[in-house]
Amino acid sequence: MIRISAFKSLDPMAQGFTRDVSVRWALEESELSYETVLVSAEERKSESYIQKHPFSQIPAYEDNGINFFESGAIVLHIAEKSVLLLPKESQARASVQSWMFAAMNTIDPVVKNFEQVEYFTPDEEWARLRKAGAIEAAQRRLSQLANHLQNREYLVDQFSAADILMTMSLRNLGPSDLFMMLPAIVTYVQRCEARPAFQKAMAKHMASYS
Ligand SMILES: N[C@@H](CCC(=O)N[C@@H](CS)C(=O)NCC(=O)O)C(=O)O
Repeated sequence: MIRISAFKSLDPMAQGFTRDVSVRWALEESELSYETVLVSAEERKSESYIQKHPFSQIPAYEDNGINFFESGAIVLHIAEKSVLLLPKESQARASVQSWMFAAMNTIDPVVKNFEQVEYFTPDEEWARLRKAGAIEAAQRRLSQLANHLQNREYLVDQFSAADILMTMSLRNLGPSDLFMMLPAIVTYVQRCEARPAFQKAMAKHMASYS
């Protein structure tokens, strides 16, 4: 049985945006059943949880006694179970893997920096000083991504694990001007979010907090 960890309680602002959703989405796309283990802040600090996740974070993942942490590694592991999320053909597979890392290592850092100055600590002096630079860096990378997505439905020919990681990062841009000014990215995120597997993943995630 596959088990994933998720927060026992979660601030309404963060609901729908935590990384267990990426894992749930990959599992739903692959039609794999799983159990969710809801963990409190205290439980995350316990020795037994730290053995599963050295940083006490969400999500931890267990598949028949094999443990993973880091949502990117988990999504890759799920993708390797079928051709649905990771094609077998060499170039397509290489492209999906490259885009998976691009989502987490090239796009997500600029999204995170933007989120920090725009949403989390907008009134801090340092954030006001950092804001223009953070927006410029995000704009540069997101424009390059928008160019790639022009006339494409997904990052690679078919929907893949890379689209899960990329969409989960891009959703954090929220209703910002930065996001709205790049229609190729807006329609891409909407297309990915419209997938039944995303809807199911989100419904299961939200059910924990209703
Ligand atoms: N790089 C990690 C990040 C995991 C992460 O940031 N988890 C957040 C929830 S989405 C968390 O557990 N935050 C609480 C904490 O860091 O203590 C991944 O992709 O799995």
